Amino acid sequence: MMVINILGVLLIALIVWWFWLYREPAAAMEAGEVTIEVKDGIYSPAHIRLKAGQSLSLKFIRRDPSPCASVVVFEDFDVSEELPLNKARKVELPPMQPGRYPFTCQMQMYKGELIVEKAADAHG
Ligand SMILES: [Cu+2]
Repeated sequence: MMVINILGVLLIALIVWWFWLYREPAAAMEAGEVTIEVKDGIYSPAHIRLKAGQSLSLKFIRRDPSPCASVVVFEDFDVSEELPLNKARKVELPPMQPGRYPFTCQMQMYKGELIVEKAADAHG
C-alpha cells in the first residue's frame, strides 16, 4: 500500500513537472541575447523563439573547425557572418515581423530557425 502511494506521488510530481514546469531550454528567449554553439553539425540551440518587434543579438561560438561551419547566413536579412573558431562572434538582427527565418551555414548542413511570434496585443 505504502509503495503504491509513493509511486502515485512520484507520478503526479512527474506529470506536474512535465506539463507545467518543464520548458524546452532550446526555445527559451527572454533577455534579447542568445548564445549559440556551433558544434557536431548542429546549432544549439537551433530554434530561437522571440516576439515580433524585438531585436535580437546572437552570440555564435564555433567549436567545429571544418570550413563548412565557418559562415552563418541569415538569408532573409542579407546577413552573413564569418565565425572565428572558439571565439564569440555577435550577430545583431533588427526587430522582425512574425514568421520563421532560417539560418544556415553556407552549404546548409547546419540549420537553425528563428521563430518570431506575434507580440501580445494590449487590446486583447
Ligand atoms: Cu556547411
